[in-house]
Amino acid sequence: MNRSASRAQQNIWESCTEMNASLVQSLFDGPLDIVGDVHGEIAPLRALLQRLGYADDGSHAEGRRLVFVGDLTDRGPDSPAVVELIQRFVAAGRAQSVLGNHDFNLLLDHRKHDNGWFYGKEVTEGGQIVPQVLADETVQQRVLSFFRTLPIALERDDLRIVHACWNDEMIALARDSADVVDLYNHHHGLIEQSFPGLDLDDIDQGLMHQNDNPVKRLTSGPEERVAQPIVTSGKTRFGRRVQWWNEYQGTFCVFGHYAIPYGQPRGSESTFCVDYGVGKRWTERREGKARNFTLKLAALRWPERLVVFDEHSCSS
Ligand SMILES: [Mn+2]
Repeated sequence: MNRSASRAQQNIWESCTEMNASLVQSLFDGPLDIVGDVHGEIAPLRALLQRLGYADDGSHAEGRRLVFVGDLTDRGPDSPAVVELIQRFVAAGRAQSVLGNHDFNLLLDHRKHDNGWFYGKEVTEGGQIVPQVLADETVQQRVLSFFRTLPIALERDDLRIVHACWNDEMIALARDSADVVDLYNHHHGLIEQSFPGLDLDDIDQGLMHQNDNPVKRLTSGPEERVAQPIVTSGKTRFGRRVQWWNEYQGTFCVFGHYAIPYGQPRGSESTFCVDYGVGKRWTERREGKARNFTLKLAALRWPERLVVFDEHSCSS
C-alpha cells in the first residue's frame, strides 16, 4: 500500500463520523441530465456541460440538475479535475453521483493498472507514458472523502440509477447498509465462509464473489462461467459479463459501465446504458485518432429521453 494513500485513508476513516443514511438514496426530482462514465476526461465533460446549458457553477437556467453514473476517474488525462468539479456541484445540490467500480477500487485501496495516477505513479501503455495529472496527498484525501459519501444507487418513482446493474435482492442489502466498504467486507467474509463444504473451483469461487456480493454485483455487474477462456486486455478470463438488462423488468433504469460504442444496442424497453466509452479514448489517443474520436461522453436528458453528446446530439 502506498504510504501517503494509506495515511489519507486513515484520516478519512477517522473523520468519517457522519455516515450516509443508506447506500440507496432518493434521486433528485425535476428534469435531469444523466451523464455516463467520465473516467478523467475533463475536456469532453466541460464541452458536454456547456452543450447541455450548464453554467460553470453547475447551475442551469431551466433548473435542470446533473446525475453521474459513476466511474469518474482513471485512464483519462485529469481525474483530479473531474472529481473537483463534480464534488463542487454535488456540494451545491446541483449534481448527484453513484459509485462506480473504479471509484470503489480506490476506497478499497485496490491498485489497478489504470489507477496509477491516484498513487502518484505514471502509467505506461504500449511503451508510452499516458498523459495524466497525478494525485498528491491533498487530492487523495479529497477523492477518498468524496467517494466515501456516494450512494450505490439512486431512485425515484419513474427512474433508477446505478453504475452497472440493478438487482432487487442486492439493492435490498445495500438499502440496509450505510457504508460501502463495510458492506463489501461483510459479504466477502460470508462468501468465504460458505466455501468449505461446497465443491467449487477457483473460477466458481470468483464468480460467487462477483455475483453474490452486493457491492460487486451492483457496481460491476453479473458474470457467468464460459467453457472456453476469453483473453481480453492481456488477461485470461473464465467469466463473461451477463447482459442483465435483457431479463430486467421494473422501473426504468439508467446505468453506465459497459462502454457500448455509438450505434450499438444499449439496453431494453426499461433500461438504457449511457456509457458511450469515452473512458477508452486513451486507447484512441495512442492509436493517433485524437482528431477524430469515435468514443463519446453522453448524457441522457430525462424525461425527454434525448441523448446529447460532447460533440453532436441526436434523439434516443
Ligand atoms: Mn465501470
